[in-house]
Amino acid sequence: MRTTPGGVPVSAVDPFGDDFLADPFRWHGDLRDTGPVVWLERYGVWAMARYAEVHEALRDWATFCSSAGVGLSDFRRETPWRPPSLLLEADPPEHSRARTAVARALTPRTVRGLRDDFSYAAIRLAGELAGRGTVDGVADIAEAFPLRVFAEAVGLAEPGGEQLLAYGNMAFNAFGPRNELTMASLRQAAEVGAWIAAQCARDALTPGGLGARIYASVDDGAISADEAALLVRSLLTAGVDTTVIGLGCALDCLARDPAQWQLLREDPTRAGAAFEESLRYASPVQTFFRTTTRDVTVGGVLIGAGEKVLLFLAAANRDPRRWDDPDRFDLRRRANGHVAFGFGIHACIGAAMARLEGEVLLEALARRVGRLELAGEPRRRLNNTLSGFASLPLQLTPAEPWSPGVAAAG
Ligand code: OVM
Repeated sequence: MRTTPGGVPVSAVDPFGDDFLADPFRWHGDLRDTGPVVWLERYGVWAMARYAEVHEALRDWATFCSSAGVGLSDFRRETPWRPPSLLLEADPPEHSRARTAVARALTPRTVRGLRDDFSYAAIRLAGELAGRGTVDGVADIAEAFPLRVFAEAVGLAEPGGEQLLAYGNMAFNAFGPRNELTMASLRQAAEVGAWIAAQCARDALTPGGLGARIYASVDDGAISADEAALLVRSLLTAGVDTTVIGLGCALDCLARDPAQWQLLREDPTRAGAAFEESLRYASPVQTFFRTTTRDVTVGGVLIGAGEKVLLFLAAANRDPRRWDDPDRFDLRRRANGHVAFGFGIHACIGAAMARLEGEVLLEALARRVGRLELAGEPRRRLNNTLSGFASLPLQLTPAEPWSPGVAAAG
């Protein structure tokens, strides 16, 4: 094994290269086994791929900070492609203020209040598709469902599906290097960015939506109107493409494994567990960086201050040191503890809403669809941060109308 002069294992892999992104899980075992901390010579950054170290770095936000950006780019030395997120790309105390404003808008009660609308949209979509035979699991389900419910929940004046998807794609590519993926998606930055910015204005958001609820924190002086606009931008950045990728991955897991689909069909209330396990298994957000604020020793390796550290959430979620039979998708497993939503002060603030989408969609499909099968080769979508599918040909066989699953739906 090659090492740095300091004795740290070195890897030559490019985690943002097409070979890696086309099949990321193939590479994770080597990264984990190389050591608790690995030097990625291609980029001159550190990497952690084992659960224990990833978890510890996420927990220790004071040492592994976010304000220098959570991508490869170091905001202390390079100009970010857009004004930094007040939430994702910030540390306490600034982060805490932003987080509080969003948490007040996105309470457990708010999310519970979305359930009936989301559930109804899922049942309707499942009903439309169940009898259609062949569908694209990405365009017809994984994109269609979040786009139907998200714009309304946030209070956008227009659906804007194309722009929301394009913006997510560029934001998540931009956490990686300025490779061809990033450059290609940023070609739309001016146009799509302007559309996104326009939706973030107070008067563009309908009353009662999540966007308007963020602006409520302006009225009591907790944040400024400019800050509110940036926090609405966070919802639009992080809230669509992630769930699209996640739902596509969940469908892929279930379509590949008839026994798992059968388990879900037998008891559609397992939908939440199935979605959770698909998050562990697939990790829609594969990686995030942190930047060290001081010299720190991890696994016997001294990492200097001001260095970038790449955290492989996806590799942690399949680390055999933490999980039994980690490469097996099993909805009966206790998947909690996975870091697909991160961990600690930056843990996904929209997780409850994402889980709601996954649960109601998979439950509705389980009640309506008897057999869910691949109808062709899935095509992976390459993105520097997100891992999932560009298309997922599915064959849907409607459930027998008298089957127990449908009867239970009422
Ligand atoms: C944000 C943001 C953007 C991308 C991802 C994310 C996964 C947050 O703008 O705050 O969390």
